[in-house]
Amino acid sequence: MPQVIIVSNRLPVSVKKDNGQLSFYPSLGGLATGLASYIEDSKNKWIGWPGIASDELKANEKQEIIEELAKHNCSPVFLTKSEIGNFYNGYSNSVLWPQFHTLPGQRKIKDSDRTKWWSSYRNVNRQFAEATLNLAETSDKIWVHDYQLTLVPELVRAERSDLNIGFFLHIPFPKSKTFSRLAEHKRLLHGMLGADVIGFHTAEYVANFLESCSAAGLAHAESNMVTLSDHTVQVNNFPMGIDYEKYAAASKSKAVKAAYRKYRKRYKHLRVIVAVDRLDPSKGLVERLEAYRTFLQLQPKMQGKIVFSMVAAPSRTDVAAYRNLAKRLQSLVDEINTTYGTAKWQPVDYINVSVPFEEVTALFKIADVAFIAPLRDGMNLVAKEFIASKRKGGVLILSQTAGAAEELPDAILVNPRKQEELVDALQQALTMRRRELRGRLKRMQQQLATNTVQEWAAGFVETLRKPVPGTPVITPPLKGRTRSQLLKDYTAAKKRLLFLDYDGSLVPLIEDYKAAKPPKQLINLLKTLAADKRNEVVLISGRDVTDLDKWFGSLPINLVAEHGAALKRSHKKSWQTIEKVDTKWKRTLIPVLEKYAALTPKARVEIKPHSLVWHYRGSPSYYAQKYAVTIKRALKSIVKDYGLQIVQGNKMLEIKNPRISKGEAAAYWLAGNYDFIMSIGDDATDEELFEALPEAAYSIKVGRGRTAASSRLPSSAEAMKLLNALAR
Ligand code: GDG
Repeated sequence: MPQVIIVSNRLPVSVKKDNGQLSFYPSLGGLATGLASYIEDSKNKWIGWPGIASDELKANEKQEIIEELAKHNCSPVFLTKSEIGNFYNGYSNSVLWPQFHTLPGQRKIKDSDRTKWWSSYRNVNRQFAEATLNLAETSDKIWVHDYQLTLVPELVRAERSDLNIGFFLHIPFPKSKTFSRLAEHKRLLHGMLGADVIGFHTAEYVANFLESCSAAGLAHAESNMVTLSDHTVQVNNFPMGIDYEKYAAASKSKAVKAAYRKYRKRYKHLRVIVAVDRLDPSKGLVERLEAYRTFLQLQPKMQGKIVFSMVAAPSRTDVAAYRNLAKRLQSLVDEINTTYGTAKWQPVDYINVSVPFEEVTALFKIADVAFIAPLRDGMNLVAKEFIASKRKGGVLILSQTAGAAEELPDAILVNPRKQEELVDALQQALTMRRRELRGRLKRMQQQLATNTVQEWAAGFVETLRKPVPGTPVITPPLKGRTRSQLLKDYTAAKKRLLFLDYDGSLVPLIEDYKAAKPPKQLINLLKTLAADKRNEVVLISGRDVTDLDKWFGSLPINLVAEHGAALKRSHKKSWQTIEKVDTKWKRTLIPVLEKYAALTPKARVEIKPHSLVWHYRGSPSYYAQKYAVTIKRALKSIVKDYGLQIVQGNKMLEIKNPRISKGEAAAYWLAGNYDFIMSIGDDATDEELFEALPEAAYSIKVGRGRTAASSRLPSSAEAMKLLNALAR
């Protein structure tokens, strides 16, 4: 069972196709780098887009991608060319990115484009939410990332409130005034507020977000908490760190040593200023080059003695603003190199390709100064990677508008929009005394070595595990004093009512649903419990009448089938139907479900008198996810017409009459006079029963997840132990 499902636009592995041949390579960017170490644990899963348009892929290629990604615990959401254009390049990168970074007006966007982009953004967010729902098991932790997927938390919560949802924004959250200029700002806030925990890199972004919530009149927001009508959201800063050891130890690797020699030769006798960025308008690349140009002009002595090694890795090349920036940078570099360069010396070494990790690290090692001056940056991991890569010396120039500045006061902090400050900083960095720069470096290294990316991820997930104050409190485990009290009350009681769910509660869930036959010990246990005259045992299950009759029909216990659609009293032969069977809707729906079951390996349709279930436990997640989504969509209007309900459970979709529930069925017994009531259950259908019980009843949830039960047992084995203790 996956523990944490990471959901982000890009997967840590990307796919490309050259000459009809697929190849897989690690994705670039802060998030992929940051969480790579986390996903190595196979119990976690990562959902995302593999970086290639689905229209370019044949069915067998998609299959190859699915299989290759599965090796990395990844599951793809395939996007078409038009979705990439509208959702990704359009709304995400041409509307949200510049607005969140408070960048000056980009080109004017046509209203018709904007409408199209927003609609695609919503649609793709829905696809990600559905992929998540289809992969999520009871009580999983869902961790959604970044501005491309702000609507996912709300969409997931609407279907599954048992899941713990976290959202982390990797980019800055702007001031409320800037944010409210987005026409859709309320929708975006609603989307994010579907989470239980929202994380940002810095306290400033947290404050901006809370202010926006209050300003939009959406929720009551104060001291890191947003209170909504149905849940409370914890909002906090979780500054992201780096894999410190990886950078600190890199110099020992042969590949880094080789790259180091290569650059040492290339930059012989020169002092080196380095910058490594994605080629992005938020990174202040033009401003940095202009400042460097002024520096060369003001410090003629430095000419011929220095090089600015600028790595600008191509990024979002389909967006016009990025293409224009690339042109501008190239011409600025050419201008500087022709104005100041000589036959033997080139002032800027412009590396306009993505370079391998070893080369990046070698550049960090060689550099005297890292010149990191983004206009605005959520965090900026490069600054941290530079510090971690250094041994003895190295000066960091860093924008005060990068999130990382909060943790690195020993950098030379600059306002990236003020050219004089940038120029002065270069001068200060290149002339800093050895003692001073070593002291600064050491302090920064100490800070970064303690707050690593591993700590960051663990810290966020830990917060996600804890219930938010104000929402239902932790359900205590049934042990110690509570357990003794239960046994005592049971012994003392004269009339007892026991509601027992079967699958997942008395026996573990297994892949083959039909084969989950009750073990002998369970049958004997039920017999013993039922033999006690004081006990009324009700086996209350989602199974159909046939299964229950076959397995438990001969026992003197009450049976409730199909989550409450039919019941059979102990000692009675016939079943009593609570809701009349309506076969009309089933005739319409069965062929649809069967069609998709045939397309999905290991999926099958279960036809129950009162409901239909599409089981996909054991199906490859890609197919399960794809067709579960399609089914929900295809059935939407029929389900509405017949007044039915689609319930998304653990690897199954059930279509049923909403009037049928375990809570309703339990009412048949609850009217009686009992002095001990106990109910054991494990999933969403049991929650309706827990809620229907009187205050004094013992309700026991088996397994993890949010619950209305009064206590919890970790497994069906423990539930069996408890019942055995009662039987004794
Ligand atoms: C977003 C936020 C936030 C870059 N070029 C090459 C290369 N890189 C690596 C760096 C670093 C990562 O990519 C870039 O991370 P940043 O944090 O600097 O920036 P964004 O990509 O904009 O990331 C940012 C981050 O998310 C995490 O939350 O810090 O504020 O904008 O690891 O080393 N790596 C290689 N070749 C390159 O050419 N190998």
